[in-house]
Formats: sequence, C-alpha cells, structure tokens
Amino acid sequence: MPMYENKETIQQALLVGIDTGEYDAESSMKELYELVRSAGAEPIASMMQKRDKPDGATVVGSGRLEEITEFCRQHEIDFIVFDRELTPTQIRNIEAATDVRTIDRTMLILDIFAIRAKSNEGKLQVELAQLKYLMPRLSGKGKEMSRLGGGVGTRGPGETKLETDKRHIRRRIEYLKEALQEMTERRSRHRERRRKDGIITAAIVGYTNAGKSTLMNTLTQAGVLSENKLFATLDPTSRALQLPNGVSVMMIDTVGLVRRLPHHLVEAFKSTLEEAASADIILNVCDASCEEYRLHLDVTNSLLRELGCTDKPIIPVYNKCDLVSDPADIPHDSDSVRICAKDGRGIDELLRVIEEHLPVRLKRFRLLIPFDKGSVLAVLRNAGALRSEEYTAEGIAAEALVEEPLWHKIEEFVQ
Ligand SMILES: Nc1nc2c(ncn2[C@@H]2O[C@H](COP(=O)(O)OP(=O)(O)OP(=O)(O)O)[C@@H](O)[C@H]2O)c(=O)[nH]1
Ligand SMILES: [Mg+2]
Repeated sequence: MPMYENKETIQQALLVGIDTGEYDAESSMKELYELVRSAGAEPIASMMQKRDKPDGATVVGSGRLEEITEFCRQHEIDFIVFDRELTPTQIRNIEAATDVRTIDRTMLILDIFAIRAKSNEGKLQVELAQLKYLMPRLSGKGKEMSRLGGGVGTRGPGETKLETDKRHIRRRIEYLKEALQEMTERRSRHRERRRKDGIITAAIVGYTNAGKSTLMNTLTQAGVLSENKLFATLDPTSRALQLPNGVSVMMIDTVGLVRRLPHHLVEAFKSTLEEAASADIILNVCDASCEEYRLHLDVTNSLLRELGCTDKPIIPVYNKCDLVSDPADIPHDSDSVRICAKDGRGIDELLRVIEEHLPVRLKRFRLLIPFDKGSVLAVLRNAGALRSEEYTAEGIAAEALVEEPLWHKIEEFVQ
C-alpha cells in the first residue's frame, strides 16, 4: 500500500502563508489545505502573517518563526508547507530554526503529481519537472540531499536518482527532455493523422476537481477515475462520442489546473496541455458551486492563451449546478452551459452547443462514379478531397474526405 494511504504513517502538516496583498492569500491557503490532503497528509493547522514582503531569510518574521517552532513541538508536526515558493536558503534557515522538514507549494504539487502519474509519459514529465525544480536547490553539500526520500514533497520517480551527483542529474534531464520530445512528436503526428482523417476533437479542460472526468464518463462511459481529490487525472484520456446529429467527436479529458501552477510543471506538461489546446472545441469546465469559479475559469483561459489557443470556440461549462442554491447566480448566455455532470442534467444542452460549434464537417465517403460522370472526380480533386481513385469495370471507385457543402453533389454515388 502506498505510504500516503497508510493511516499509521499519515504525516501531519502545518500550513504557513504570508499575505502581501499580491493575491487572495486566504483562499489560496484553503486550496493549500486541499493540496495537502490530496498528497495524503493531514493539515493540522494554518498560520497566516500579514507582511509587506517576505522576510529574505525566513519568509515570516522571527517572532512568528518561534511560534511555529513551538507549535510544531507541541503537535508533533512532520512537515511545514509554505504557500509560496521558497529559496534554498529560506528552506535551510527555517529548517534550522524549527528542526522540522520544510517544503513549499511547488514541491507539494510536484509530489501529488508524482503519486498520480501512471503512464510512462506522465512519469517522465513529473520527473523532469521535479529535477528541474530541485537542481538549483541542490548545493551539493549533502544537506538538501539528505532531506530526500523523507515523505511528502520528496516522493516520485526522481527520488532515488537524486541521491547521485549533479552531473548525473543533468544527464538525466537531457535524457528526459529527449524522451519527451519524441513523445511530443508522436503526439503531433497522431494529431495530424486525426486531422487528415477528419476526426473532430473536443477537449475538456479546467481547474482541478471541477468535474472534468465525471463529465467525460457521463458523455462517453469512459470509466475514467474521478475523485474528490486535486489532480485525480494526470494523463489525457480520449474517447469517441457520437453527437445527436450523427457526427462523431473525440473527447479528451485532461490534467486539471491550479492557480500559480508551477512553471516547471507547465513546461514539462506542455505536450499534454498542447493536446488539449489543439482540439477543435474546448470545454472550459468549472465548479459553479465554488465561490471562486470565475477565477478558475480565468486561470484556464489564460493558460489556453499562453498555449496560443485563441482562434477556436472555448465554451464555459458551469458544472455541479445541483450544489448551487440559486442557479440564477450562474451566468447563462447562449454560449455557455449549465450542467450537473453527476446526474446528467444539462448534458443535452451541452451536446447541442457542441454541435453548434463543430468545425466545418468532414465525412469520409466510398464512391462508385460511372465513367460518364467523371466530372465529379474533378470537383473532388479541386477541393483537395480525393484520397484515392481506381478504375474498375463498373466505374471509378474513389475514396474521398469531403466537407459538408459538397456532400449533396456526391450523394448519388455513395456505395
Ligand atoms: N455534486 C456534484 N458533484 C460532482 C459533479 N461533477 C463532479 N462531481 C464530483 O466532484 C469531484 C471531482 O470530480 P472529477 O471528475 O474527478 O474532477 P476533475 O475535474 O476530473 O478533477 P482533476 O482530474 O483532479 O482535475 C468528484 O468527487 C465528483 O464526484 C456534479 O455535477 N455535482
Ligand atoms: Mg480528472
């Protein structure tokens, strides 16, 4: 049984944040609480300090650090997690003062990803992100090295390898980059293939825990793991969905997002995220019962923009409407949909909206064109729709991938 599920070894965490006014520190802290839970640890308490800026040496002031030390002693805290990135020096100083292992928000998120990664690609992506994050933090003096392998914030495929020297790690990073590059290329070849075959794709993207996998399951019976945990899904899953109008769409479920997503993770997961961003239609799912759903939609929208995804329909999907007491609170315009992925309410409406946003429809046809109707062949050829042609005794057997406006011209020759 993995350590994080073993009740006897559940680690107790103290959460620490500072409020500098840069972002909503309170709600970020609540999220940190959920992140700690998702990592399999138990958040015991949280402490927040208002400051103009973080203390260079220890983030919080010395008085507060003493309080933290005392609290940790009294409550047998296993690790402290800060709701912001820490410098290697800050980690060293805080650990020296408190004598408790200290990690930051990024290490925590990387840790959750490490637990969740199932596919080969997912594991490589997480390892790359972990190594890149840890590399500058390994001063080579052995102090940080000895922290590794000690529970939350240190787990993952990279853990044992990190015990070797920096040169080895650098080589490993190079290797991972190359391996991922190959996978990225394979993915893009797949995409190209799908495009040529006229397969339409729709990606389900959004904040973590919004209900993306639940929606995927409701739409396609894909059997994707859905859990009330952050980052339940790491590897993209795709499954065909037949729309009421007969068009088949490839649905893609993807990794969830979070505010201030660690930069190295975005980098490492680029190919996965690009997979979503390159879909024909994007469903930006949010948990409408969560006070911050607007921020969640924005986090997704800005990442999509970063990935160059600007020229396609992005449909806001307000999920978990069953938990909203007054549905009138949720914006409702012609391009957004309110649903309950769990019981299927609103799904018909969602399908209708997807249909409305389908790109120009392509369909594959097998045709038998009589010799005296050869002009149709020229029409198809000019439209770039002809895939193959063969002269047979009965006529010209052709295969064509045709855009909707031309369908009526070839109807009579369909085999
Ligand atoms: N009440 C209610 N709960 C829902 C609904 N949709 C999903 N959930 C619950 O929300 C939780 C998260 O659902 P997931 O489908 O795993 O969410 P996700 O967006 O795939 O999450 P990540 O993969 O972590 O990014 C689960 O406990 C679901 O049962 C809904 O419409 N109503
Ligand atoms: Mg999921």
